Amino acid sequence: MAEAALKAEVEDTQDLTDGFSLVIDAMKLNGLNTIYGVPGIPITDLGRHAQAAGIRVLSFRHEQNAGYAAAIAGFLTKKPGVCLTVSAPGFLNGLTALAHATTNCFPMILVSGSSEREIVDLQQGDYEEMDQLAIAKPLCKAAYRVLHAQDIGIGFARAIRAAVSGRPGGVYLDLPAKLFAQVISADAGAKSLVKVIDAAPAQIPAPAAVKRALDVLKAAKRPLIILGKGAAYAQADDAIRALVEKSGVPFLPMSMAKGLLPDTHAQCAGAARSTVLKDSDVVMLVGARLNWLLSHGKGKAWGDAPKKFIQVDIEPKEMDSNVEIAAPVVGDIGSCVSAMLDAMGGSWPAAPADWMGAVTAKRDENVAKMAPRLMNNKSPMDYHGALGALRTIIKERPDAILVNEGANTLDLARGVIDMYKPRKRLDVGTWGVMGVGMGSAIAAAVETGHPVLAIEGDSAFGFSGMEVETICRYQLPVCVVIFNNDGIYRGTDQNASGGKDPAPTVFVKGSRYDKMMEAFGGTGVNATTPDELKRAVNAAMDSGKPTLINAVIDPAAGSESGRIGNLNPQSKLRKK
Ligand SMILES: Cc1ncc(C[n+]2csc(CCOP(=O)(O)OP(=O)(O)O)c2C)c(N)n1
Ligand SMILES: [Mg+2]
Repeated sequence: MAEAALKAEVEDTQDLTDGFSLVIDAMKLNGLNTIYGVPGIPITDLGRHAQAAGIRVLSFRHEQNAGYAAAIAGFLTKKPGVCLTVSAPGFLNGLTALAHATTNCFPMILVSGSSEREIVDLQQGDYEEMDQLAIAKPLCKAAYRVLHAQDIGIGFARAIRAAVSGRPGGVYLDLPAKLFAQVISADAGAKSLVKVIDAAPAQIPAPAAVKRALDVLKAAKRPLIILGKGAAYAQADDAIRALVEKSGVPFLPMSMAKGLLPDTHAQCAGAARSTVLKDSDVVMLVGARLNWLLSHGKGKAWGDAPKKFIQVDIEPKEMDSNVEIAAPVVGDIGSCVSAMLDAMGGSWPAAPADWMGAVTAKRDENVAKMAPRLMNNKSPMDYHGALGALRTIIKERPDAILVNEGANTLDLARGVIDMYKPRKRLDVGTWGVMGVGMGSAIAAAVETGHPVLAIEGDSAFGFSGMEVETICRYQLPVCVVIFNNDGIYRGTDQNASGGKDPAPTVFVKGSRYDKMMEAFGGTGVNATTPDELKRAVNAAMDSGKPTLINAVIDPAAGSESGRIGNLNPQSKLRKK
């Protein structure tokens, strides 16, 4: 091109903007400063330009892991985590995480490039053809498509608001390839951007509902408070602690609410779970749902004594989902808890002493029973020996973030490892899904800057294991400990046919996962005793260097499905 013509074109385009820039501008305007994704047509340049514009772009090895990272970023920050994928297969890979975010009430936006509408709608076989919007819709809270560059601003605004307002969840945003290349005047572009004001407005509970709830709580003889991950998400930590302490009632934290108040708190009933579920007469749920994780609020786990439930939740439809709720309190957790605190006034009666005494006695008895098991120094390790070592590490480093998945590795770690601060425990959530490990670890390190300890079953780790390269590439302070028991639940199953194939639950024996980390320049350690494990984890946490420790666990130590073996269907024709 002649120099004069080139100059004219540059001057011309100075007054223009395009779809790529508007997406980036819309994100930055709304404080969305991180993208978790995988590049490819049509979003490769979007990632490059976003990075150039100061957005942190973390490139993963598989979209599902990027999606899980975005989901947990949403949980940690109360801003939607953004996952960026290519069309059809990339979109589908991200979709599991979007559905997971929605189920867990984490705000997340899955932004996927898509193919040409005209061709997709006529089903003429475009490159990566798929009607992504239609497929996403039933799996998320809201789904939108933007066809014109001047609508990018409003599209992001709608996505952000849908993700974080009310009960948070996953949102799908469909951006067809042609959109990115559309050019409009820079002035019109700037005017089209929307800054979302008060994206998650407070939802104040009705005073009558608050009074009803407190009346029920006050009349209780054996009250219990259950804190769910909604309470952790709310970031109303001081108010929640004040409410629990003022009430004097024992509290039970759900898995990801551990640490909202320390597990070592005098009122914590975590180690007396079955007793408090059975024997309580009034249960106040705060950001916790009566789903399978709480046995739907009925049946054997809840005992025979009649119970009254108080439920604090932002979602009115949650009330009476499984059992009658005597006192629904609908609003955002922060507003509800503050309103209750105010209404309790200065002279709230102490919780009945005989009940507190019974709960404390049971808890102390269970803690004492477990203590010697956590001190054992067996080699190969059993779960308790290995977890005893890791429990001390979290006690000494309460700011570290614990990521946890597996079956036995999950259930036993949840029980053994005390948490001391809010939102430090990230795990498999509502679905008990395997595969969230490395995505969660990466997002936790990126969003908080704190060191991360990921305790992973060897099977669980396999779902996202390739992301150790991502951890090394971005030099993240993540220490992965693999509880290597040669398989799913146990490494000892036999093939009942007598054939050569191993049993379906069994992996290669004596695997060395630590070598995977070494392949990418991280530190790999093989640990066969609790002492070795403790030394290696402490070194990793001190150095902040990506580390993977292969913790050799007795293959016979685990049990079927960890603590939820009862959920396996049992046919009387096939007794084990
Ligand atoms: C996506 C997904 N696929 C499969 C499962 C079924 N599942 C539950 S736990 C588990 C793995 C348990 O083995 P491991 O992680 O090694 O823990 P261990 O009990 O051996 O300590 C699997 C495959 C699941 N929960 N999620
Ligand atoms: Mg295992």
